[in-house]
Amino acid sequence: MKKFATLLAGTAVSMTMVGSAMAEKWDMPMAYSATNFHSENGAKFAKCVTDGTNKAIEITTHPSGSLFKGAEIKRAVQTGQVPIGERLLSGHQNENAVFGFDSIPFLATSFDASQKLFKAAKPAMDKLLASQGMTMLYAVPWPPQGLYFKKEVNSVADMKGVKFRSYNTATARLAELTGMLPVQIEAAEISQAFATGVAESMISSGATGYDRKVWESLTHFYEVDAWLPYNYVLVNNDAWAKVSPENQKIIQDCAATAQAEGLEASKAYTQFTLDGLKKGGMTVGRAGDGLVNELKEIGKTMTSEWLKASGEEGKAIVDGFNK
Ligand code: PCA
Repeated sequence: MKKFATLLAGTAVSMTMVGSAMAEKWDMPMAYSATNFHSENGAKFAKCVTDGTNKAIEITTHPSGSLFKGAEIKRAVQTGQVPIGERLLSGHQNENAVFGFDSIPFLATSFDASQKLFKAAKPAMDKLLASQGMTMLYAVPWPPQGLYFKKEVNSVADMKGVKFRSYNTATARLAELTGMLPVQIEAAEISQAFATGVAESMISSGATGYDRKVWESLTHFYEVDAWLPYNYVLVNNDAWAKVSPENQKIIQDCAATAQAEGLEASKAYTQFTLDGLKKGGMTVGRAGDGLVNELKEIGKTMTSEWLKASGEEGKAIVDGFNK
């Protein structure tokens, strides 16, 4: 009897050990506010993985740049400081122009076109990320990008000298080409930047203006649908290799769901947040033809600059998109 009890106790111990050796806790940094649709979608994805793997992989999201700021997230995943994270990859186009394929003004201006562009760019993105030891699990576009100001703007001349919040190289270049003064600021910090006058305009989605309640400082949102940049959820390849094939499959299925639901949420959030900006007191509407035509000219300049910087790979993306 005593022998049997010892045997039982031994079994219980080794089972717990197996259980704890298999249970992985994954912290997932995210840059945008908890109530933003990307963050809410990420939280659903985390729950899907945690439940689906029976807590073998338990993902906890950390929105609002609380664990790592947006600009630090890619490096944190790449160096294995965290196994997984979400990032606006165009923020790294200064490192490699290919990352900026989704921020070329007026190349893909609708959800359908941006999905087509994303598909054309996916192989190049996968290759680039693999060379950095990471894999893309899913990607979700932001709503179309429009211009925010604290005055009426009808032409590029009206933008001269305005302090402009940028979020990547393309937005900073847009500022230069329109005579504005770019300053790069994370979305999590823009309310403060607008309130203190560090910045007085930006290009972004209705979603980000709504999330950050920019009507407290800004007055006009001009819909120009310049592009739709993507947020990506990236996993570190060493962390990924430790996941069992069954759990990899579960994570991939959760990612596919998150990609599809995130796209729908982005579409739904577009009008909802434009209405929200109006309710906040902002003037919201399409930019005038004169302004749009001037911006399109700037878009042509930026397209050729991007094609030069991204070389063969960039050309293949644009050709694939135009096919
Ligand atoms: N919001 C993010 C990126 C694009 C967008 O719509 C931001 O402004 O930081």
